[in-house]
Amino acid sequence: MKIINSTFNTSNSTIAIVISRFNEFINKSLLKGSIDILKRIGKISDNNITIVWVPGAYEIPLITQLLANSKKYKAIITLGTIIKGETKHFEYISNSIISNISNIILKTEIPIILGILTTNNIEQAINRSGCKSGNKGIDAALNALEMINIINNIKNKNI
Ligand code: INI
Repeated sequence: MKIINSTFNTSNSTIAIVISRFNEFINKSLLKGSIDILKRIGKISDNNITIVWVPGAYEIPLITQLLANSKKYKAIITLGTIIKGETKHFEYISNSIISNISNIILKTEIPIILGILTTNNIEQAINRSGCKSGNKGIDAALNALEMINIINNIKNKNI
């Protein structure tokens, strides 16, 4: 029986974060959570973290694809906040972003972590960016570290 149980041992990895400026004050809290985990738990050095700011969440997939195709990064974390408004815009942009990101993952085989909040209102977004419902940026960074580790294990053990 072969079981892969990942750890967070990924210290030499390079990681990119693609983050949206729309709803910036929330996204900055997500970013703070991600960076803290990458450095403190993943032992990733500053030099190995690249942060790319984009105008809005809708711009995240294109930049993520360019970074993934560069093959310079072991994982890419996407951070943003899409808040429901009075129109269907919310559904259109969130569905499109999520399906485009899923396509990039399978096309490039690079783990791309979805740290994009999709909430009904600003209060839910605040709660998920470092208040009573945790910080999705922290979860995203932990997932990135774990995915890098799983992929390293699979490649090294030739499974
Ligand atoms: N961008 C977001 O990141 N979050 C939102 O909630 C949002 N809303 O509500 O419109 C949003 N719109 C901008 C969009 O991401 C693009 O930047 C814009 O449409 C230009 O392409």
